[in-house]
Amino acid sequence: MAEKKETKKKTFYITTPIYYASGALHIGHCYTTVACDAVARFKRLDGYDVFYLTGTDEHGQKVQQAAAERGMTPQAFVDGLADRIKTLWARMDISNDGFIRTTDPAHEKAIADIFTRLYEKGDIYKSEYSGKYCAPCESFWTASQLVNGKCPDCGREVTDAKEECYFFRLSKYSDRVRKLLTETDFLQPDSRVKEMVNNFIDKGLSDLAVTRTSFDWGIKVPFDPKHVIYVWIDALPNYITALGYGSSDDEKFKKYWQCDMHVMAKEIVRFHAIVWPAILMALDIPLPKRVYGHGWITFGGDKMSKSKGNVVDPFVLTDRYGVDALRYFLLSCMPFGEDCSYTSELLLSAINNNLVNDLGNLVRRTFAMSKQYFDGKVNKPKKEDCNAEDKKFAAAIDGLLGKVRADMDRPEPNRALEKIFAVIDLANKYIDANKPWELNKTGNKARLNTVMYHLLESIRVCANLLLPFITKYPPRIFFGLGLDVPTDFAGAKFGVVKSYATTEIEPILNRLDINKELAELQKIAEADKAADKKPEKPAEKKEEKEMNEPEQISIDEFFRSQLLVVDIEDCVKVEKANKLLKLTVFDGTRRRTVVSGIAKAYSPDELVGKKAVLVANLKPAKLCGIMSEGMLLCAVGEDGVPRLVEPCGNAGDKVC
Ligand code: ME8
Repeated sequence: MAEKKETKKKTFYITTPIYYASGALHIGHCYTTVACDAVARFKRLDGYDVFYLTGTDEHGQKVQQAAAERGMTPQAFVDGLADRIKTLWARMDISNDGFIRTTDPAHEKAIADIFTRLYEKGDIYKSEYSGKYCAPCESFWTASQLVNGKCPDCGREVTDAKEECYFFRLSKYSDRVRKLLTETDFLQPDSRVKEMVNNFIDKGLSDLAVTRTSFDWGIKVPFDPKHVIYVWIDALPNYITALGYGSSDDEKFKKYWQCDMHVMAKEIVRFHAIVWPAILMALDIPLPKRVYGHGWITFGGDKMSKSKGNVVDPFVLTDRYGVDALRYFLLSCMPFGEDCSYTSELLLSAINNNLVNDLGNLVRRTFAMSKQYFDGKVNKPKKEDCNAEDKKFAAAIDGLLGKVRADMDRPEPNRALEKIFAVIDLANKYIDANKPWELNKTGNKARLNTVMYHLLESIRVCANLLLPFITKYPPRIFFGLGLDVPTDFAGAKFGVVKSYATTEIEPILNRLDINKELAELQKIAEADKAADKKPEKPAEKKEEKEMNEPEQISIDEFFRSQLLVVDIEDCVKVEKANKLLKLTVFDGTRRRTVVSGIAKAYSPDELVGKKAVLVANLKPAKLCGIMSEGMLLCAVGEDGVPRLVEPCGNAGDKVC
């Protein structure tokens, strides 16, 4: 018997920046993470062995300050944020293979070792720094780098600062970095190369201060522990420590390094395209293949950012419109490389025009006609039954994978989506041109079958190619087509399916009333702002309120709560909290952890196997160090003890 030859897949390693664990993330962070996710998913389907890394940057002055403001230890503070960030990525269907935290012990050890190695090699040395310091950016600047006397990155005030610190000999690598940027396509898009060369390299690269003594939340210099390793030399090597570099288990490093693509927004391109290659050169490690600096999502003309407080909350948008809507919007409306100004109108019209009208209508109309005319059974026609127009349409479907692949290689997900939606548009026009309802009326069943087959094939190939971009609807389309969800692009061409047996499916979304939605989003934004600012009400006011009739709410307000039947699969006590239980519940699609104050009424064993009602779209919150992803509805009896409201139905059923 011939031995089956194992072909080794080509690897592909892609990273996002590690985000500061200093506050909640917004749709700007989602942009990078979703774009990388689309590339990672595309490459997996295209036959690559992918490693997709994201994570959190947890050390530094900003984090220490933010924790102190909340009266928390930095570790407890970053633990909470890292959990919240992981919950956000689970919500956005991010398919990351690794999640690195700079407080991971293995990372901390590797950074201390890297620092020592660079010091012993002479690439790190001790001296004194005096310069201009921007506290929010944690960056030192020379006077010539300032813009109008202010921080060139964020435009805020800088202060004079002087301290003993260690320096990385960045200047030594200036020529090699210049060559890398100007003679290869390492940095993309090209416009970023000019920025780097003109603004930094031509002005002369100074050695970089890499330790601080003014705070202590960070990795200590092993041989001089009053110094803390400063953010960038701690943060940038996450891309290798996450693969096990510097540990005894470095199989992943051997397998996935060199990195294929580091993706970030333009404000930190300098660190990735100049400092990071220089660190790798000093460590004699091969350089990443590509650094991609995309633009910013702006809001009201300004960069959307935590520190400016002009952020849009991805939990709010996905609660209202679903994950597919936000993923589609981010990937389609933002020209990769350029800035994009966010408005709710833009989001809502992308949903209505592209998802509901173009894609949703094509699928709905085609499945309905397939059912009505053929009871869902449509067969592949003979070649000779296809006319010139059919062949043109089939060729457009056939050529789609190649075009999308080229766009994703750059990567330009917005262009890739444009190409897929151009075929969706062709398909809608093909319906209008061929008028299946008239073919049915005149009894031309053979032609009607040919038309329906072309439409189903276009839907199948588009759904296959949409899998990396939107995660919920394409699998549903495959269910409607009566097919398994593909795990590759082998079938992403015309004419693969011999016969279809289709079923109608739920729509992607219902058409939105834009004015009503704008008003709702405005209300939510105002309520969030008020909640942020509102001082605690005095106790007597609260009592007064409680004695009054409950405030009335509209039916729309009530329907903002998503109530689901869940199965309780596991339950344990929460240590040191005599009222709390930690439950694992299944909500029909996934398992969630919920912390509930019902320990007075139940022992953990009693609850396993019961059903409960979950408030599924409640913002996740941390209780006793555990992230709770929802709340279970209870009735509180006269004894003040909460007991579960026990519903009938199955996990995932809506309660209303
Ligand atoms: O800079 N538009 O973390 P960070 C587009 N810890 N992308 C945006 C954005 C916006 N308005 N706002 C944020 C750090 N991003 C460091 C990185 S890496 C070794 C260390 C995205 O939390 C974008 O990718 O400030 C940007 O570069 C990153 O979040 C900054 O995240």
